[in-house]
Amino acid sequence: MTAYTPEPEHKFTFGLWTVGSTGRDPFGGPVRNPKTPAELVYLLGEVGAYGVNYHDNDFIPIDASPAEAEAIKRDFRKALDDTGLVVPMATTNLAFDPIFKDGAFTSNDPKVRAFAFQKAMKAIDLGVEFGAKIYVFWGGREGTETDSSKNAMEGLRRYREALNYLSEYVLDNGYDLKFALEAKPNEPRGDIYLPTTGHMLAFINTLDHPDMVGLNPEVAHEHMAGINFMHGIAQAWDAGKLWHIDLNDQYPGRYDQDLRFGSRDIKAAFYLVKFLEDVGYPGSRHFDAHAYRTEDYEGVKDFARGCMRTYLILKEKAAQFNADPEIQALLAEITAEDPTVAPFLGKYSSEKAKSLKARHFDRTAIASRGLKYERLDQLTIDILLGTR
Ligand code: GLT
Ligand code: MN
Ligand code: MN
Repeated sequence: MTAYTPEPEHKFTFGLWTVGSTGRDPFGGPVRNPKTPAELVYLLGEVGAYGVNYHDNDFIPIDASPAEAEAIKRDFRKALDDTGLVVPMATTNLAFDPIFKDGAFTSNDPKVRAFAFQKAMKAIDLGVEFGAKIYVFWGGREGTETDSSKNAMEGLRRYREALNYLSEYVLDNGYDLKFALEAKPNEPRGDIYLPTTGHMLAFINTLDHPDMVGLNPEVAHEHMAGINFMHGIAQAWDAGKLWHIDLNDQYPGRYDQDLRFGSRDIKAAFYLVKFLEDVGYPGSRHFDAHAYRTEDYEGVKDFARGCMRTYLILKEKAAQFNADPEIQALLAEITAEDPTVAPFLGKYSSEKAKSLKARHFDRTAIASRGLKYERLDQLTIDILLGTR
């Protein structure tokens, strides 16, 4: 047992579609033979994961007969029992089938919207059947290539109607299930509605049951938009909406890469892990990524182990950062309160405002102070590179 051995308490999970990716991309077909859901559960058990998540159709193929579906579920259930893995999250595939070419909930065709409601309800049933408590909505096809085609306000209205309808469905059935919305700026649509975590947060407050709806932010999706992911996570946490997270990595300005967690921007991954551990985020650490197309299934295991190992290494680095006397002394100095201005800050009062307006500030003196962020950052780098 090393310090970097994944344990159930770490809540490391993977989607069936992640370790089950056959390596297909827009320019080439599969490079790995597909594995069954049960086989993927055994693979995840072997590498030490805590849980497995699924879409309705990476679990049960869209055209499976009832008998086929029962057989797949039986094998999957046995694999869960044999490995001890749990199913914390489930979701609906509202992207792959041609019927969703113009979106699901926001399609211009009411038949498509109704089919999407039906598919989501059945997929919710399937998630609840295996114990999922979080239900993800990733609206990958909800958007446009040309804004001549759809009214953006109508898109929002339809999206809202769908989430309201499905919230009622959950309540009506007495399910213990919460929704987590996942933003993405583009791909597969030219532009996807509600492109960032911040857009999603604002949207949630317009729903009928905002208390049932939180977030599932994904590292790569915000990095595609050039956004600081950890800042978005902080805002989600602050709003009490960080209910799930998709960990992976991504070079900005490129296609949707879904790289192994921490494999590209170690520093961003460090600040993210530090944030999650510092606040005590209690949810799944879900790795929504897949192995390079160059890999066989041994490489897939290397990929999965790598995601968890990097998380645990960064968790250790975060603890080291928090315990480092020089770093902590610098932080204390940088953030120190000033008793001479404390009376002017905090909650507003008209007296406070009046005295603050009368106070003189020596702008030049204040601005001339060096903040030592270079030193602080280098200490962080030294920790990350293992030289401290
Ligand atoms: C798809 C997407 C992911 C989402 C999955 C959930 S599907 O793989 O790229 O970001 O989290 O629907
Ligand atoms: Mn995702
Ligand atoms: Mn992704």
